Amino acid sequence: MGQSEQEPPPPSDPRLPPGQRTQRGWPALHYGPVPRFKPLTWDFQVFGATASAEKHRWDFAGFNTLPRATVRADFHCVTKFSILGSEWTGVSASVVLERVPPAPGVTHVMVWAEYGYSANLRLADFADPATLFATHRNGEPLTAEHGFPVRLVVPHLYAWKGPKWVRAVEYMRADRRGFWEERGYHNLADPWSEQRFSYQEEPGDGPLR
Ligand SMILES: Nc1nc2c(c(=O)[nH]1)N[C@H]1C(S)=C(S)[C@@H](COP(=O)(O)O)O[C@H]1N2
Ligand SMILES: [Mo]
Repeated sequence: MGQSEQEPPPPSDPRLPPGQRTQRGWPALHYGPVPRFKPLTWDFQVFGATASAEKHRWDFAGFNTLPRATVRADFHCVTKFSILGSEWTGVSASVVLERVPPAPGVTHVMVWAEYGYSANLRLADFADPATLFATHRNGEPLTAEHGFPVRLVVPHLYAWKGPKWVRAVEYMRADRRGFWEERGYHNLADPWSEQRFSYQEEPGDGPLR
């Protein structure tokens, strides 16, 4: 058989952004130790520029009464692995925005996790209907290493924009870099345009550093 009669390579999965490959299983990736969940002191705060100018706080029982949603989504780590087609269940970011409205002029949010991990998002990315504070993946509660009791999932951005062990959302009237965004990752993190590193930023993509 000549070269030309060989099977063509399989087309790559259209769900894979450029430079990504699929990964079986689910590796856990984070900076620092896995925090221990303390149900009595755990809370989920919304602070900063709220419409009421008050900080809002749900305890664990209160957070668990919020309406829930399920989203099927892919997960893209900037280190080039992707996990396709997970089913995430939890509380939509839009529910948080509805229950604790931001003040006029809020343009960005910072999502805060245990130990000071943070990720900044444009308000529109946070308000995306698929952005979810996930408590479950594929019907199972998150394990400690994957963010129990709650992590953010922002399916249309690289996964570092989704803090595990979330504790707070800060409403902001200006953009500010989060944990990895201060350490050389791209402020916007769109995997489809491979916004991996801050040196790729165009004017206007992020605050001056
Ligand atoms: N709190 C916290 N959340 C985090 C991180 C972290 O270091 N700390 N790493 C992020 C990165 S870079 C990725 S790829 C995903 C990995 O999620 P996983 O461990 O559930 O696969 O978590 C994100 N959320
Ligand atoms: Mo990552």
